[in-house]
Amino acid sequence: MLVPSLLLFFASCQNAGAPTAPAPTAGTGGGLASIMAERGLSEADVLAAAKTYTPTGKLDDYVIFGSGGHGGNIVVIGVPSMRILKYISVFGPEPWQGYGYGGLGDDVLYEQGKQGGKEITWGDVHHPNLSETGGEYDGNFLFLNDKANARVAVIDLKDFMTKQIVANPLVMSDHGGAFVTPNTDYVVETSQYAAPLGGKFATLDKYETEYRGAAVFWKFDKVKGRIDQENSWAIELPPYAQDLADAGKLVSDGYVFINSWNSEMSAGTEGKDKPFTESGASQNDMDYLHVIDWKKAETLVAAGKTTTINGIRVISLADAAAEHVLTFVGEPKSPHGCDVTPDGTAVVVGGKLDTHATIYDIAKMQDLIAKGTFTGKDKFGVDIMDFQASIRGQKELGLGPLHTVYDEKGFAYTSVFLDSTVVKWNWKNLEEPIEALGVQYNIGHITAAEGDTISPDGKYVVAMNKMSQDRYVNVGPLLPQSFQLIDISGPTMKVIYDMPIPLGEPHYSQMMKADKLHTITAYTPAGTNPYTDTKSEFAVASGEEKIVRNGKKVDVYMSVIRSHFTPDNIEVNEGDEVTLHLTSMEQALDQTHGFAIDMYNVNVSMEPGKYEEITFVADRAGVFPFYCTEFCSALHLEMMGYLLVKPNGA
Ligand code: K7E
Ligand code: CUA
Repeated sequence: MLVPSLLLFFASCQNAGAPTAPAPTAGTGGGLASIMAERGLSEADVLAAAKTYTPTGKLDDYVIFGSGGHGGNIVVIGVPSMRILKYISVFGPEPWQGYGYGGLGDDVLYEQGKQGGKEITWGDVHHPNLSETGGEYDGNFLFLNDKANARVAVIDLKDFMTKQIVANPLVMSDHGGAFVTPNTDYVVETSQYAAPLGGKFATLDKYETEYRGAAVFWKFDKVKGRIDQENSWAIELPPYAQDLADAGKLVSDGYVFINSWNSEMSAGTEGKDKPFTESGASQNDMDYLHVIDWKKAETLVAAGKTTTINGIRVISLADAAAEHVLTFVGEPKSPHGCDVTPDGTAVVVGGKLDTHATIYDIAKMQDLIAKGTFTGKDKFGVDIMDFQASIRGQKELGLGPLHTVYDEKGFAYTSVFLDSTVVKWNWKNLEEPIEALGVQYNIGHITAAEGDTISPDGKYVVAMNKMSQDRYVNVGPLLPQSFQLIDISGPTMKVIYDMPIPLGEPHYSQMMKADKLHTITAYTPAGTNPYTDTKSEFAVASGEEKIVRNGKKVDVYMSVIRSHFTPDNIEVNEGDEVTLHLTSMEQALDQTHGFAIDMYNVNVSMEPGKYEEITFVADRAGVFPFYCTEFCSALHLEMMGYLLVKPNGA
């Protein structure tokens, strides 16, 4: 009801000759006309405010799950308000969620997250992808890739917690991930910078013979909510810098498409007289769109036509080429973006150094493959389809088209990096003129409401801009990135909100209808371990709290409830191994406690009903207060106790 009343108000303001109409009262406490005059707001500004302002108590319609870039996390944002709802820590420690400070999450972050035995505490996250059922977001899980360390994470949307990190044992860098197939049978992760598979060594003059890429198909167990590494497999790929990937859907279910950008196999200067990769990899007019028939690949895996590298089954490049698991078609000039249309009939690829988006017709390519009609082979024996015979057409969009998303009316929205525009175009009728909207500035990805499903919603797209000079108060030379919410419901696109993203560089995000979430409010029954979804055998009932000593091992079974810990004082000896088993007895909404031990780098979050477990060696003698880190009640400060570590020989 806000919009009509504002418009009425606005109309009367105009009649009154706004913005110079006399203000009923001075300052921002005055009427709309005076506020507009004072703040220099236009009618468009006020309309944008009305479209995005979300009054107290009202909820957003959509939720964005945005990549936090090198923050290694997920930013959860409500749309249209663009309010940040949560950060989900994934590849880096975060104290509020008690992730990486002594609790159960340490196993995910520090153990599962190890690469080659090395502990890694950050990630460069690019592409969050929601789980799908029948090509629609189902609100169950979120997957995320770490480009820097070739890892994939599983986030459970029941409680917005990272439940699993899988370290890719084959490649040293990924990018095309974490993309799901339409029923989340697989989470796809593809390499970016080629290297010898399995972490081996080879000098750069062996780039062509020893360096490789790979596409890993992580099998997802929907019941357990975990990637099943045993039943996962991979396809060896040429060292062509695979980039973005997308899974086919509906008529093209069973395919995965990957763009790539280094058919030159440039490996930089190689320490010699060669060009930097920037120009070395930009020599050819065409790179290769990879067309992968993953259902056929599954049959090769089932037939045992694989070799095992570092514990994962790999279809060799030679077999993939011979069996047409992998075929190629040319793609012009430093391709980026790879986005299958909602009906699954086409895939759109941009070009960083091109002005066109290319629309590949999947049925045409299937036909060429079935008939064995190819124009040649690449150096690795992969058959190449004719470019003109594979495409539906090309559309001129501006300088540097990257990524494309879709609405419900048959329009595509492409981010155009060098021009700093969002370009709306009709992907079914390439004759129709484009509409370009300026964004600030250098847009990378773009996301749309329900945009990667078989039935996008339209309404909103968000431009994810890399640069934000002149948009926000200067906070020093490291500027935030900028999300711009764009209203696409009318005949022309309009920017209606600017939102700074001040933590890491976002790449992709997905936007889902908020009512698809089925998030819990408490762990039930009390004492539930969030990593097993069952009540812990070490959970304690009220009245049964205890401290059990066994030699130098001390187990503390502690209950947590407003506003005390039981037991509240714990005495151990220097050098003891202490395990705290914490059970939150709460079930009420938002009744969260925290548990921190001073000087011991311990902090966990105790959401209602949660079981936590902290194990540490009491290697520093002294008196250490522990306390609740959430302001949970009037007597929150009193929710504390002491860890007394008796010095040796005392
Ligand atoms: Cu930033 Cu998807 Cu990694 Cu394009 S990628 S912008
Ligand atoms: Cu419990 Cu503060």
